[in-house]
Amino acid sequence: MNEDTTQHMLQQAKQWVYEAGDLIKEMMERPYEINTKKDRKDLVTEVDKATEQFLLDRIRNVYPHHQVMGEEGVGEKVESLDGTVWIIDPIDGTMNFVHQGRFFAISVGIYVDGVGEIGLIYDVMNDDLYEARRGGGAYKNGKALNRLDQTKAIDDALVGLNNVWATPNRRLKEEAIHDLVRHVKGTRSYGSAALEFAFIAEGIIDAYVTMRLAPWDVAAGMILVDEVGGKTSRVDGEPLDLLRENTVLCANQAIHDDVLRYIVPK
Ligand code: 2AM
Ligand code: CA
Ligand code: CA
Ligand code: CA
Repeated sequence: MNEDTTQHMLQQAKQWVYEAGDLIKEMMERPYEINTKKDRKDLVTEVDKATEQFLLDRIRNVYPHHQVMGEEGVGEKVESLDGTVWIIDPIDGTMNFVHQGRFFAISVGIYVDGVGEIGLIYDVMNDDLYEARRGGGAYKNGKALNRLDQTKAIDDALVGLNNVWATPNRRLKEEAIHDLVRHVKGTRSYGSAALEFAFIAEGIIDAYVTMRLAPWDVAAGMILVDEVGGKTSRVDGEPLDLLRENTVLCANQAIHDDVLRYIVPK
């Protein structure tokens, strides 16, 4: 895709993401419907659905030939990454959205023939927009993010983990993760995968490990993190498959392999 087309798509996508943020803020002012999906912890609201629909309508209108993959499934089922594919999470961190009214993000990744070209993560309540264009660097609110510190050591690292590590895990040796927790400087749990990626790109945390993420959780974040010298893989070190769920280790390249050594299969 040529430079001008990407630039134009980026500007367009940014505008839509800001508008989608306004829609979310507006809808939060009134009561909204909350439902569960798989289980009582898996929430979806009418705001998630309306926001995905809002983005889908705009993309369809301007780019009728692009595919759109979204968490709430208002688009078509995407079975191949051929052509241009928008991978969207309208609200990443729905639990935070419902319980806290903050710490959630809109995530939009644009892939062309499987290659990540544009990543946008918008922290709606903080009004922080993270953006990246492949080969063009990563930015927060228009200001370039620095490349990650390649002298970072694992004992000086902050690592994003979620609560599954506090309970028995059928796939991984808990003792190994306990070792990791002892070894790093600290752990954090933000409740939004997209924001964990954005924080790695910003250099305010250094790694994020989780056992199951969908394509829309990671599509934008991977591009952002790539642009500043971070690395994303599955916990077996292999590349992610953006057509299915994956285990994920995203980290500053300097410590990626060091963290990987603590994630030991049972
Ligand atoms: P969501 O809010 O869009 O559902 C919470 O730790 C993070 O994991 C959020 O980014 C959340 O995205 C995601 N998440 C929650 N439940 C999930 C599930 N069942 N499968 C994959 N990702 C999930
Ligand atoms: Ca969800
Ligand atoms: Ca999500
Ligand atoms: Ca979501």
